[in-house]
Amino acid sequence: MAAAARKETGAKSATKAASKAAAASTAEETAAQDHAGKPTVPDFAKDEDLHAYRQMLLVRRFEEKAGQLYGMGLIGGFCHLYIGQEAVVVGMRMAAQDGDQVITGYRDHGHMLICGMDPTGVMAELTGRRSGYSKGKGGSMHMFSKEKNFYGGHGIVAAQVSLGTGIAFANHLREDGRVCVTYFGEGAANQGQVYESFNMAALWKLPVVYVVENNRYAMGTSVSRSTAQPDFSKRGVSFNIPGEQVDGMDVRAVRDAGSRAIDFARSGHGPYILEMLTYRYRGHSMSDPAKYRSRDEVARMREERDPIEQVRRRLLDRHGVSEDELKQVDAQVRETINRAAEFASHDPEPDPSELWTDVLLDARA
Ligand SMILES: Cc1ncc(C[n+]2csc(CCOP(=O)(O)OP(=O)(O)O)c2C)c(N)n1
Ligand SMILES: [Mg+2]
Repeated sequence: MAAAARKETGAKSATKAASKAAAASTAEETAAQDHAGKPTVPDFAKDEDLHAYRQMLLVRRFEEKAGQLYGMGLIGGFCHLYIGQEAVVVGMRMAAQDGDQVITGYRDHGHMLICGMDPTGVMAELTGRRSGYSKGKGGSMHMFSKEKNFYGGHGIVAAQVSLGTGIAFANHLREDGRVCVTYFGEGAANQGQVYESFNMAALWKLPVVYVVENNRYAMGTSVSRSTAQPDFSKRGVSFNIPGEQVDGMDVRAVRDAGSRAIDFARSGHGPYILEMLTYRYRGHSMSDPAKYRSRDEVARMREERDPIEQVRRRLLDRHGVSEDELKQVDAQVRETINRAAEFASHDPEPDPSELWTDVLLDARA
C-alpha cells in the first residue's frame, strides 16, 4: 500500500514530506532528550556520587588518552570513543550484581573499564602490544574477559544482541540467577536479528536487559533520517517486552531504571528494554570529522548536560566536598591512565611466532 501511495503522489512530493517529517521529529527528539527523566530521579548519597564521579572520570580520561595516542600514530585501525556516554555504563554497573555479564559493540572501552578490566591491559591492546587483553592481536573492537564477565567487543553491528540473548539463555538453563546486560546503539536497533532475539527472549523469559544507547547518530546518519519509530523503548511492544526511556546523561536516572530492569529480568519475568538518551561528543570513530551536525549542538550538550559535570556540581554544592578533594580524585585517575599509556607505548609487540596462535586455521590449507 505504501508503494502504491508513493506512485500516486510522485517521488518528489514524497521526498518533501519525508524531509518535513524528519525536521519535525528532530525538534521533538531534541526536546524529549533535553527534558527526559528530570523530575523523578532519586538522589545519590555522597559516597555514591563520589563513586560515580571517579568511575566516569576514569572512562573519560582513558578515552582522551586513547585519542591522543591515536593522533600520535600509536593506535592503528578503528577506534571508537565513548566520551559523553559515561553515565550509561557507570549507572548500569551500579545497578548490577557481581556475576552479571556485559556484552556490547565496538564502542567498548568504557564497558571494559567499568567491568573492572585493567586499564593497562586495555590500552596495551589498543596499541597492539603483547600484554594487551588479546595479546595485541585483537585491537579496540576485540577484547574479552571471562573473569570480569565481559563478552566483547563486537564489530558487526547488532551481532552482540543475539550473542547476549544466548548468554542469557545459558543463565536460564543453569538457573544461576545471572543477568546479561546487552548494549547496542540506536542504529543497531534497526537490524533484523534484534527482533528474532527479542522474540526468543520473551518466549523463554530470558534474564536479559537490552540497553539501547541512543546517541542520536549511527555513523553520520541521524535518528530522524533513518528511523520510522524513534522511541526505541517501544521496540519490544509486539513481544510484550516492557521498556523505558531514560535520561542517559544522569547517572542517577540510569542506576534507578537499571535496578528496575535488572530486578525484573533476574526474578524470572524475562527481558526489559532501556533506551538511554545519550550523546557522543566525538565523531563516530577517530577518522570521522562529524560534519553532519553543528558545533553548537555538541557545545550545548557539553555545557548543559555533561554527565560528569552534573555529579561534580552535586558533590560541591550539596555534599560539601571541597575542590581540593576532587582535584585529588582527578590526579589519581590521571596517574592510573598515564601509567597505562606509558606501559602501552613501550611494551613489545607480539612475537612474529604468535601469528598462527589463537586463530582459526582452515584445515584445507
Ligand atoms: C552488519 C554491519 N553493518 C554495517 C556496519 C558499519 N557500521 C559500523 S558502526 C555503524 C553504525 C552503528 O550505529 P549505532 O548502532 O547507533 O552505534 P554507535 O556507533 O552510535 O554507538 C555502521 C553502520 C557494520 N559494522 N556491521
Ligand atoms: Mg548511535
